[in-house]
Amino acid sequence: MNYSANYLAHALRANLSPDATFIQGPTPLTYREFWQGAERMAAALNIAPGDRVAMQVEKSVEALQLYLATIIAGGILLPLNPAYTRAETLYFLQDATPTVFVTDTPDNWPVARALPLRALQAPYGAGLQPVARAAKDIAAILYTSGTTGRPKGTMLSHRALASNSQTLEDYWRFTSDDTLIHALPIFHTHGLFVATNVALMAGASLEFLPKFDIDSILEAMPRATTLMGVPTFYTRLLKAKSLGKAATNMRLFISGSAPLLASTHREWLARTGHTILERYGMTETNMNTSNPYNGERRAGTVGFPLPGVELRISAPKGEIGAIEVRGDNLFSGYWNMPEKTAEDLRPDGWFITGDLGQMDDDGYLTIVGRSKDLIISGGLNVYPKDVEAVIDALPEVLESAVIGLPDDDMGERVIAIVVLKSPITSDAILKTVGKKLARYKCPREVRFIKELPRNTMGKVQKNELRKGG
Ligand code: MCA
Ligand code: AMP
Repeated sequence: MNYSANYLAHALRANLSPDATFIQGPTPLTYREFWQGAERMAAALNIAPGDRVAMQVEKSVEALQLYLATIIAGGILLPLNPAYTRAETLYFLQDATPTVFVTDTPDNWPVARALPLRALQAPYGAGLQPVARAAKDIAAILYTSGTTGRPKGTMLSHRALASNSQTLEDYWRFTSDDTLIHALPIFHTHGLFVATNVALMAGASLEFLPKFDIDSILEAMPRATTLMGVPTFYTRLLKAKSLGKAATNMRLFISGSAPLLASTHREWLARTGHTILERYGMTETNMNTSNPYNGERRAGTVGFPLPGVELRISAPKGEIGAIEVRGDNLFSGYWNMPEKTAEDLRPDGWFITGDLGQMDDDGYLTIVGRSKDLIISGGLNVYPKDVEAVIDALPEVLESAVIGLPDDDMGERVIAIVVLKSPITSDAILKTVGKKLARYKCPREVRFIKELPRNTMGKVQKNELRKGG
């Protein structure tokens, strides 16, 4: 097969060694087998360039092949969290209008073709010659919610994904000698692009685990060199007595998607002798900054702007301001939402992240907060507005405010503060939310209050609500 005209797939195959192992384990897969499977799946997809392929399936090697099959076929991948409810999923399908929806429950969806993943797994066949795609063509759409309005489809180009993986491979020194423990979900940037693309591009191997599980990770460590995780991975692993011994031969531990506590960073060093490398990214930007590979990995900071990424803060040096970034790593706009794109992406290419940061004298960036109203629970984003809308729709509820409170395990946990018009129990409220929204968005607790604190402009003072703890 000739991959040279397909920008992203070609880039991901830069260090390809066909007989090398891509997937380690009891049923190993070589790079050749992996890519050939993807080529056959690309043929089975039977799509035209630019068509969207929605994927809402449990994590598997075949799901990774579907990602690459879509790229080979010139399509646009739309990965969806299997935890989404039917109502949530319907919105994404109606907005992105995929030609194919790959799902474990293929009935009654408003799409041309809904089918299970196994329907695309032809064991034999010629495979599809990779379709030509240029750097600017869109490779994936990942939805992010927002503080106002409907969820937005972030369009990521072949260039954005390829350039960011290339940068990370170099910056974190990934080579074909590496084995990465992959325990992240594959419907977000972290597990799908950062982890998978970097490993593919470097020609590395994966210890591909279905999900995060302390014992499986500890068991895999002696056969691995690197781990990528959200902070919850690290706080949970610290609970294991055998951590220090298991981590002996590891080369690198990387954390991102949510703030890593400086105390976790220090405890990890004390227990394993390794300094966690923290980095900072977003769906819209891929990875922006990283602590250095060589040199001090400073606890509580997200390091320096990556090569090729410009970063500025809207405040004098050393003070807290809004973070903006620019570079090839950025998205190409929100799907079918030019006005939303214009709100966040300036005409000269600077993207307003919604994060607040501060740079120290040595150039290390610290994320000090967010101007956007967002809770990050276990690395998953929960937009309070989405949860408030469901609670406020209950006839018994006058209004609500959803906040994040510190949580030892998940970093933050979702709490709903509710003002009632008439009696309803917190269980009844939670049951309704559970029907409409994915489980991870559901409040862990409902608290009732007589009235929400507001400022003179009438805006709810969430800081006041958080103060109570
Ligand atoms: C699962 N549950 C959660 C979460 N995950 N609740 C709150 N927050 C969560 N993150 C709920 C389930 O619905 C279930 O609820 C209960 O917790 C146990 O479910 P289980 O599946 O056993 O949970 P777990 O396996 O322990 O999962 C926790 C986890 C996982 C390992 C932290 O959420 C995870 O892998 N998070 C990583 C997310 C990620 O990849 N983020 C990257 C986004 P119940 O029992 O009540 O039914 S990309 C990104 O952010 C940017 C670009 C970046 O910089 O990387
Ligand atoms: P999302 O685009 O939904 O994946 O979420 C991206 C957001 O996660 C960023 O805007 C940050 O607020 C947050 N984030 C990612 N990495 C870090 C980190 N290392 N420290 C603090 N916040 C982070």
